Amino acid sequence: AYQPTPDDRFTFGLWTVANPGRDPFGDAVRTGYSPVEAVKMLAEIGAYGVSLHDNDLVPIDATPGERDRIVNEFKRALEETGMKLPMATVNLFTHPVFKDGAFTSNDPRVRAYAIQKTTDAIDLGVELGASIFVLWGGREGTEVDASKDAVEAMKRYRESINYLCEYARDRKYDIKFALEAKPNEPRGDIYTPTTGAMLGFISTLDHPDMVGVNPEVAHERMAGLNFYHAVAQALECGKLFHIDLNDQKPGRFDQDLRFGSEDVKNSFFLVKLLEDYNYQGPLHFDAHAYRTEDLEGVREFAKGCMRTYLILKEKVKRFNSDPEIQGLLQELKHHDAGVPGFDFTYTPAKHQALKAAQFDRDGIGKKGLAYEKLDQLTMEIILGVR
Ligand code: GCO
Ligand code: MN
Ligand code: MN
Ligand code: MN
Repeated sequence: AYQPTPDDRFTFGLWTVANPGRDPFGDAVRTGYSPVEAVKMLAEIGAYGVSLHDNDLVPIDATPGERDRIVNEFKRALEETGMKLPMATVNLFTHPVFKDGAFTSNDPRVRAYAIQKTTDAIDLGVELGASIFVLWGGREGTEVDASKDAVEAMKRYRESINYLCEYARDRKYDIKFALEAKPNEPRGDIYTPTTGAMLGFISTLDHPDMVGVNPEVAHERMAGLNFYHAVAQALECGKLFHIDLNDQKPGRFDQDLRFGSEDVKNSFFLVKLLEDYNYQGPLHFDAHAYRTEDLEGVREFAKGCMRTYLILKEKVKRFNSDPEIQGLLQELKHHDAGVPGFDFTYTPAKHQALKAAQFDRDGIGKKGLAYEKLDQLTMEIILGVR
């Protein structure tokens, strides 16, 4: 049981299992999986596919000939294993040219180079079969607000995303963009820091239908927010194009922990949301194995991410078919039996009905809602005794 298969649509960033465990205080502790090794290992343990940044596969200084050789070798690995590549992205953060931002840089040469690099990365993604292109603005922010007009930065950001949409349309690419928010790190502050902020920004674009979000557990939780709520809002407005699954203690540096290893309860409600509302995109892990691990440990980490998702999925089924829990939920519905002649849409006549309605304010206010019991039953499902 809990053995993943490609039908489960689990994917991993190449950068996750390639991670050598370097951190700001310490050197690499392992040689991570190379792109071809990663594809083979992940196929063996039941993943559906992988995703990549341009430079996870093709070094930034590769010649066109080297690029083609590397891409062809990688394509062969995908074909041999049957692994898919539903998402691609671009690295706009490692090279020093991006030290003060990419699309929002003050320097028009940097902004133009960022667009050039991104359109090349889109070509690469499409060549490998991607239909989602993620944009994470890791360096789009500041430490020194005197240096950059934040209003101007938003305009530059919009101009760039509009350009990319036009490019994809012109090329007739079947690709959509997913914007990933993060509040800080590597910048002191990053623009459009939450999924909600991204949703607001998207509505100002020329082709908002082509652009959605890629929320990440760790990033909302760094900001102290409820990830389940953030994803629900995106899903409800049809903007959940992709998702980065991992885990995180609130208010810390970006930990990118193994999925479900930290906040089991919030992970449970996240899985419930994705399953109950039939999210059909990739279940993508953007997480890292602990720095204590060797390659075998990285493989265990990847298996753990998928296994925990499947365990929580089974818990969701239990929750949804638990008679006592469902009974409590039914009773809650019964409470809002409604108001005669009123249905929450405005017409003058319905508003007359609302005006005439009598509300038992005190009675409603006094009645307990049994949430203690509901939550305890939920916990007992999660804890495995129910
Ligand atoms: C991070 C981000 C990245 C992005 C990746 C894809 O905090 O480092 O989560 O891992 O997801 O760059 O755009
Ligand atoms: Mn992260
Ligand atoms: Mn990260
Ligand atoms: Mn991410």
